[in-house]
Amino acid sequence: MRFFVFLISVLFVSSLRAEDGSRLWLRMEQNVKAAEVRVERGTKRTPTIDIAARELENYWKGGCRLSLRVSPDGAARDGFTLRRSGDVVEMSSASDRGVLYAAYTLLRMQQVGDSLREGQVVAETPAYDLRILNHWDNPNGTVERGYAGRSIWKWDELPAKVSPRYEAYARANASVGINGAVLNNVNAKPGMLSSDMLRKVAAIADVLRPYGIRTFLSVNFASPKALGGLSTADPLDADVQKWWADKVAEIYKLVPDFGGFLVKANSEGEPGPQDYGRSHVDGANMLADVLAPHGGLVMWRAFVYQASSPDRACQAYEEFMPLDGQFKDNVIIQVKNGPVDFQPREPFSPLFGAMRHTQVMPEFQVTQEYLGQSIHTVFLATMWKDVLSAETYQDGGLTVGEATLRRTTPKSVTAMAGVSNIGDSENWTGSDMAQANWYAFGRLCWDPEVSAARLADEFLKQTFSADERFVGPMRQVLLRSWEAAVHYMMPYGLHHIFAGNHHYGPEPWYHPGGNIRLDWLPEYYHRADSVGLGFDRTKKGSNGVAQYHEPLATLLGDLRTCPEEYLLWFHHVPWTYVMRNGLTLWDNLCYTYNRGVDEARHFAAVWNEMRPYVDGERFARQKARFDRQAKDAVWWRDACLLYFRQFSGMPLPADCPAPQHRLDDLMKYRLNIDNYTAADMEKLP
Ligand code: BDP
Repeated sequence: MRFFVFLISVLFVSSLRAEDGSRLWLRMEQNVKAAEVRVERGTKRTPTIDIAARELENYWKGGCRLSLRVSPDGAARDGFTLRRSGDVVEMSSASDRGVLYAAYTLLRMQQVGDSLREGQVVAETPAYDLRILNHWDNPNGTVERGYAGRSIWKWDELPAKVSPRYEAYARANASVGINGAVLNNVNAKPGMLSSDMLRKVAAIADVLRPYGIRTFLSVNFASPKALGGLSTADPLDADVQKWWADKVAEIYKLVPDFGGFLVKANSEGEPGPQDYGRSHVDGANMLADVLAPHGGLVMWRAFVYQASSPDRACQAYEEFMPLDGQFKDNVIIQVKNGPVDFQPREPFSPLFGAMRHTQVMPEFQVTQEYLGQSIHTVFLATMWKDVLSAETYQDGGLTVGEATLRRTTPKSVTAMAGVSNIGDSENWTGSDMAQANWYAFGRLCWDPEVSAARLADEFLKQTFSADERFVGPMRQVLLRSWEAAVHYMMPYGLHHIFAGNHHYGPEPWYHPGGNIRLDWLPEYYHRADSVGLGFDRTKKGSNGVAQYHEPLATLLGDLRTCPEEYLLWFHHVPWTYVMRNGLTLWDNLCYTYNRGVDEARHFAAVWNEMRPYVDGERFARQKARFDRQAKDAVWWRDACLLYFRQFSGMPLPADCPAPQHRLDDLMKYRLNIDNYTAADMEKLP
């Protein structure tokens, strides 16, 4: 979506006071006279403590003196205690990282207007041990599913030149509690592990370290062959094992606190142990063994689906459940939140809670591949909380959050990953509003209990304005934005009816012909026919429901008890089926798409009223986006309703507005994302 950023900056250079968005939510004014900060005796002045002290000196305006202390009796696991006694605020932790988090917490409280009263104690410990961003950045500077410019990692310049942006990135992450970063794409190039690249990685790791962030890499499973020149990458081959052991030793020499590997194996054409007749266990445990002596982790992804599988949504569970309990302690299975692929709304993956002898971590997508990219405002905290609080019915009713916070062994690490939405654009995320998702991801890893409303408030106040006339209406916009997008894109459990390849607009008809995999076509998912709509995952269909624990399996498998937001995910539903509100499926689809359109228009209208509270530059950039989002909602509505009407044969309800587009025109339309010019945008439906 680089073209949008380009276009919008050309069209809307504002005359009002400019803000480029680069300061994110860290828009504190620097003190003229430094605040009084004391590092207590016995506390070592590490680079991390220095950062904490400097941030407070520069930005703390509370009047109190600040006392920083690291001591063994302080809170463990990155936790901290903030205590105000008289005119002193004591900040303590068992680690310097904890003190740094205390500093950012105190500054956040100041910025959002929460005061620390006399005698008040704030004690926090993060929920997940590892709170990690996954960058899908390639060594050539492109970003897979990135909509905010090119990669922030400037591999060509490194290690000689270290961009100041790396430190700004580390600081932003630390301010929301993020403590890990996978620097490169899960579709990993073998060359990423070359000695040359590793020296560049080390230069980045050096910048991230004082901010409490550990560096990780995605690895290509065939590296011993593709990079090391061996004849195989078979995980049981002694030479292969030695190659990995040597490579890992080389990495730890350069990056002593290296975090470990993220692996996408035997998925979407990537190599893996199955190429040699070995299993995920063989592959993951081999890497785990070479990393273990150094304290490294393996995050092994469960995102697998073969072209031959009758139901893509079932495969991860089928492949991984039999392996439960066989993985080493330092392996974590990284599972996307839903069983398919970051769709606008998916039920949770049935692996959560079910794998009880293996550590499992959720993977969320912060970058909005399937949710309007860097144009639509979709605040994802609501979605992530919906997933984390979903009941798995496993082990007496654990939620997804609880299941992933459970330690399978005393040594296990708990973790949550988010696919980053960061690029080298001035404001980091392309859309200024999308910064909210980076913010909320970090905060939710730290504390999944904090409400989405609270996160929206914190973000809006710090990033834009604390004026309640701004925060009030915009909080509502953010909180409603995810459901709105589901309404105008894929209500009732519809999924993957995107345009092929770029995933921005609707193409429920997409079919390029030729030998394309069926599970890469929308019709595989929506199954529209003269009878109805939706994927039958009941006993009569793929029986995907059986992967859920009872009584959930029965509940989902029965049309009458299946939550309506997942109706078409689990059932092929007749067009005339009468839903709980007494209307047919077809009428409900029509009304819901229209509701989505109304909501998107409402967001644009609310934003228009926000001009007095927002600087000109960001106001204009966001206005163009909200306006486009409202138009895109119409595009989605018309494309889906006109296309599905061919199957339902039913008219739009009389009180539904007439479509603004013709199906023929929409079907002819091709959005060429790679070759975009500003003029093309005018031609968007
Ligand atoms: C899909 C993306 C693809 C990623 C893949 C993954 O379209 O670009 O490589 O997920 O997660 O959502 O591996």
